[in-house]
Amino acid sequence: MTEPGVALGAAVDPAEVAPATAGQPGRPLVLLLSGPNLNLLGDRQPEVYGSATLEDHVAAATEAAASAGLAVEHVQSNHEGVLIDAVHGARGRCAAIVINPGAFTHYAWGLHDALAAFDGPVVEVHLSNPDAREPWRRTSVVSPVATGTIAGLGGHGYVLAIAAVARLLA
Ligand code: CA2
Repeated sequence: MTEPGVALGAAVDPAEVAPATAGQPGRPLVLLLSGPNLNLLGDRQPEVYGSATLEDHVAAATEAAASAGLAVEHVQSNHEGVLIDAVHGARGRCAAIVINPGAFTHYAWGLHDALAAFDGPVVEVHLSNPDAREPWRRTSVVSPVATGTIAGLGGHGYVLAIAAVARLLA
């Protein structure tokens, strides 16, 4: 955990994450979710995912959100159940969700169902363009429950996703 409301790592109970709105009254909260292996960004495969770290992307999203009058709470996990719990914890508390589900994109129906039960906008983000890669990456079980998807634009996708959320909430 790097600061209250910004959680990196597996064993994160969203209920124990300090509200990111603390000290930011009135700012709608955006839950930023990162799926498996995204904690390794910047370390390997920079030709596919770029050289920025996950913390860099969270910082860019947080800065873009602040400019738009929003606050960001970040949870990364390598475990589907932790992400599902985070989505449940967002219900009635967060205005929107931005999610890079990692490889869960392609098969995690439990995550799909949890997102379907969330009432606000859901924006799916991918650093790479999964449609231009291996055939198994061309299926997303998240897209059917996402308001929209941003893919293939690298880290800029996180900033665009926050801009989209700000527009959707306006
Ligand atoms: O392009 C994306 O953002 C993905 O969601 C990234 C996932 C991949 O499974 C999706 O198909 C597309 C993988 C994230 C893992 O990233 C790594 C970074 C460094 C080293 C190893 C994996």
